[in-house]
Amino acid sequence: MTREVFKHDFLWGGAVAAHQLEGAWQEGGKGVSVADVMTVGAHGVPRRITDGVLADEYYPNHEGIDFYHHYKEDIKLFAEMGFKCFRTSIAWTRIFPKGDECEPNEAGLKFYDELFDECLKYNIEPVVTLSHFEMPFHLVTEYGGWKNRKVIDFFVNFSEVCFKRYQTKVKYWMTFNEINNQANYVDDFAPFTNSGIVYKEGDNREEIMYQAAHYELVAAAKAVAIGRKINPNFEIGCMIAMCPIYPATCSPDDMLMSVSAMHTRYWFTDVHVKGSYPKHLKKYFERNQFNLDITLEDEEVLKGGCVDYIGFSYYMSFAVSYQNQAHYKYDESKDLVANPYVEASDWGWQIDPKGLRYAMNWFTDRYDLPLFIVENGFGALDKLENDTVQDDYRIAYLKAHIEQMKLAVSEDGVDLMGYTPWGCIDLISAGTGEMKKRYGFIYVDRDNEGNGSLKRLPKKSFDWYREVIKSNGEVL
Ligand code: P53
Repeated sequence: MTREVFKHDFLWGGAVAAHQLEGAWQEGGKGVSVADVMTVGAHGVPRRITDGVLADEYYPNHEGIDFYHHYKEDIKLFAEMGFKCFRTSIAWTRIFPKGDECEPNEAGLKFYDELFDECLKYNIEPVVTLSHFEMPFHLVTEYGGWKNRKVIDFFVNFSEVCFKRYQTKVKYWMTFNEINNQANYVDDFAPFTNSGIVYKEGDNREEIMYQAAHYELVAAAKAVAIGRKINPNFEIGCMIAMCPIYPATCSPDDMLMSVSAMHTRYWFTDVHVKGSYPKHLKKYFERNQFNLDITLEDEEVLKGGCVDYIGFSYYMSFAVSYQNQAHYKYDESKDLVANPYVEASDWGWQIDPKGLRYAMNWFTDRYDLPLFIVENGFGALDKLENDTVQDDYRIAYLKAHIEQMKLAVSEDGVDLMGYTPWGCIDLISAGTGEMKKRYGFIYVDRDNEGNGSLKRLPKKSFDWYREVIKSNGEVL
C-alpha cells in the first residue's frame, strides 16, 4: 500500500453554525441574536436587517432545520459517514441571552453538554466556534455592538464560561468566524453579522470597522490566554474567510492592486498570529488620520494571545483590476472582476480548486502554522428524486478541492490538521437566508418559505464522502 498523504489523526468532518440550523430561537431561555432579525434575500438581493423581531416578517433562522430537536438523529448520520469531528458554534444567546448578564443560563449550557456528549459517544471530536454571526441583539441596541469597548468583557466572560464548562469535552476552539468579512464595510451585511454594527448617515464606516475589529482581536487574544490557563491542551485558532485576490492581469498596477487588496482582507490574520499590526496598516491609519482607541495595554494583550492554528474557509477566489484607485485602495463592494479562467456557481461564486492550494501555500509561507480547512463546499440547487439527490456536481467540487489539498500537503509540505466541508447537512444560507442554497451530504425537506417535513435524506455525496473518510482521502 502506498503511504497515505494525510495524517492518521486527520480531522475529517463537517461544519455548521448554531444560528443556521438549530432553530428553537426562544427555547431554553435563548435570547434574540443578530441572526434572528435578518430576513430572506437571494443572489443579488441582500437580506434585510429589521429593527427587532417584527410580527409580519419571516425569519428563516428562527426554525432553521430544527437541529435543536433533531441533533441525535443528525449526529448519528454524521457517524455513519465516519466523521472524526464536527464543527459547530455555541449560540452566545443560549448562554447569555442578552449578552451583558453576569451569570450564564444553565439550560443553554446543558444543551451543549448533551450535544457534545452525543458527538463523543461516536468518537466525534467537537470543534467549536465561539462567535459565528450570532451575537446577542441586545448588545447591538444597548451598546452599539463591537464599536463599544465594553463588549470585550462580555465576550471574554462568555468564552471563559464555555472553556470551563466544556474543558473535558472540547479541545479545538475558534474565536470569531470569518472575522475579516468586515473588510467589506460598504455593504451592510458583514458589519452587522461580524460586529453587530448598524451604520448611521454620516458615519465613517471604515474607521468604525477598524475600531470594532480591534476590540474583537483584543477579545480574541484575551480568550486565548484564558483558555490556555484553563486547559493547556486546548488548541485555539482564528477563523479567516480566505478568498485569495488575484491580479486581473500581469500588469504591475494590477499586481499592486492585488497586494493592497490582500492587505485589506488579511491583516486580521497577522494580528491573530503574530500579535501585532502589520506595517502597511500602521501607515494606512496614519495616512487616513484615523483616531483609533488602541492602547499600549491592548498591544500587550495581543502579544499574549497568539493562536495555535489558522482555521479558514475556502469557497472561491477573487480577481481585482486597477482602475486608478488612489493608493491602490481596495473597495470590495466594487473592485472585483470576473476571472475568465474559472466557472462560477449559480450564486456567482467562482469555483477554483487550485486557488485552495495557492491559499494553503500563502498561509504557510507567511505564518508557518498548522492549517485547518473548517469550511469548503458547493452551494447549489438540489433536485430531490426518489428520496435522494444525485449531486454529482457537489462530489466533483469537493473532489477537485481535496485533490489540491493533497498536493499542498504532499508536494508543498503544508501542515494540515483537518477538513470540515460546510453545511454537511442542509441549512440556512448565511449570505442570503435561503434554504434552497444547499451544501449538505444530507438533504433536509424544507423550503425557502419554511414549508416541509424536515425529513433528513442522504444524498449521493453521503456515500461518496464516507468512502473518502474511510480511505483517509485516498479514494476520491
Ligand atoms: P452562504 C461570504 C463569503 C465567504 C463565506 O455561505 C461566507 C460569506 C458570508 O455569506 O460565509 C461563510 O451561506 C460562513 C457560513 C456560511 C458559508 O460561508 O452565504 O462562515 O456561515 O454559511 C456559506 O452560502
